[in-house]
Amino acid sequence: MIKTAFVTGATSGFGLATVQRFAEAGWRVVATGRRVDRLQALADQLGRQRIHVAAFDIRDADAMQAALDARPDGFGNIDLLVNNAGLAQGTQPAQHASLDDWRTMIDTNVTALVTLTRALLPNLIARRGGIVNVSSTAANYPYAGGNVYGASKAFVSQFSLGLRADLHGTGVRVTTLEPGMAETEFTLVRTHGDQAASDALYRGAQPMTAADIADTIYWIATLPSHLNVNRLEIMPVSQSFAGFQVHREA
Ligand code: NDP
Ligand code: 8X3
Repeated sequence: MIKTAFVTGATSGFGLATVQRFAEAGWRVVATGRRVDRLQALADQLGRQRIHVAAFDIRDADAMQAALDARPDGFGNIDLLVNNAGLAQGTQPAQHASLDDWRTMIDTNVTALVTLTRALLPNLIARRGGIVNVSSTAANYPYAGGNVYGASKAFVSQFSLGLRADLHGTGVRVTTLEPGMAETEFTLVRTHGDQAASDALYRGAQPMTAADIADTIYWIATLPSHLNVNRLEIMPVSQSFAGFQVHREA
């Protein structure tokens, strides 16, 4: 039986690589994001038997429901939900951060993720499917300027563990995937388009690639059905842990 994955944030980075990984492996994929041109290119590349694309802003609950309702035959039953769409906005300390940026992160990383999950849960239960929620190392290790981004990802991780508890006995698998540094459009988005800042962050670090994360998601989703990866934290070898900071009076 052909399985179907639902991947959010499919126009770039992890989501795009994940769609390609699952399609190559013979899955059908529902791919979402806002950038229509990129979704169309993906549909042209993979073929409409394999992929159904839906362009909407994931923060718009009505548009999300309309897109769910508009899925064609063959894309209605979901075996895997990859809640990947998300972003960081800004690196300012909390006292200088933009409240608009904070709301954008909460609306996207938290509210949209729970809304889509709630909508697809009955189907996932019926299919004994799986959920991979893309969290971050920022959920586990606070850093200056990470404030609401880290908090939103801590929500994703804790929500995932709570889902696991609620879905006990249903056969549905739930994983929180917590990547560290990976080169995608993430830093470009975070810096509101500063390509030089993005290049500088990744230069010489051999960060993870989107394909690394797609392979990891594929591995999680295709383990034998009696196995559940609860949480998986993954980093490039070049990245590890820093110490606490200490402020001293002059
Ligand atoms: P990218 O910026 O490359 O991709 C983000 C994706 O999310 C895009 O497809 C974008 O689509 C989609 N998206 C963002 N906002 C919305 C919205 N309002 N509506 C619909 N889709 C939206 O970044 P990554 O691939 O790196 O990020 C994917 C996930 O991984 C995010 O949740 C991020 O927080 C997380 N992550 C990233 C890490 C990294 O170092 N790169 C590390 C750990 C976690 P579009 O703009 O077309 O709408
Ligand atoms: C992205 C990783 O370290 O930039 O979630 O927060 S980090």
